[in-house]
Amino acid sequence: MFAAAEHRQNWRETPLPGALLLRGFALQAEAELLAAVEAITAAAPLRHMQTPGGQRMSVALSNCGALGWVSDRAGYRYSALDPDSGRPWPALPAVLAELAGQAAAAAGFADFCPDACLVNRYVPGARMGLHQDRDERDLRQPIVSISLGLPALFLFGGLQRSERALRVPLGHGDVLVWGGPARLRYHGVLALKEGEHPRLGAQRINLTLRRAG
Ligand code: MD3
Ligand code: FE
Repeated sequence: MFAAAEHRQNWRETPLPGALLLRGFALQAEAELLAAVEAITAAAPLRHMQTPGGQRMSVALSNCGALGWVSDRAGYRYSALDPDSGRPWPALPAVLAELAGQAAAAAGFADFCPDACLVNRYVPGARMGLHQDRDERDLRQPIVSISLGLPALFLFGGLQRSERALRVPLGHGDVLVWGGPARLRYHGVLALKEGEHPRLGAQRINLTLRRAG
């Protein structure tokens, strides 16, 4: 389906049991992915949600797919409707489902069928504190993340928040699959450094594909 990635070699790394890092895997579909992000954020604009504690998140967020992740004073949850518009989230583009399915299969998860995709936008200084992703119904299902734009340092912690975190650099086109023993690890992203990406400018976009419902 996709043209071969010319500019970067695919490289498999296993940072920790249950995690698979496919360097440059998304570059094969770069143009389609960037167009998909444009279309999603035109229909459901990126916004800074509030944490249940009332803080504004530094990462701006949108969603596509049948379910979208939302946060407000009432808590975190998946919702079929965009709270800003009252409408369903934009549909999950086929290129995203396909790429995520291929990455999940490479990590040993057959038939990964995502119904939710979070779109996170980081500008310089934006960060994501250590957290677990546990709002999905079936935690045996993996999460696939696609990084685009400026590079970031990803923090990969343990099953307790206090455990020392591994730092993994993530760049444009890198795809990560998290499942099995890695699925409930604490993770986060250090504050994004200033920079200019040739395709995306001064930002990093991260897409996380999930089976939420
Ligand atoms: C490890 N996003 O949206 S993606 C998130 O770069 C989130 O925007 C980060 O954490 C970002 O929830 C990291 C990589 C990721 C996603 C989910 C995981 C790593 C994970 C779930 C379990 C363990
Ligand atoms: Fe997360």
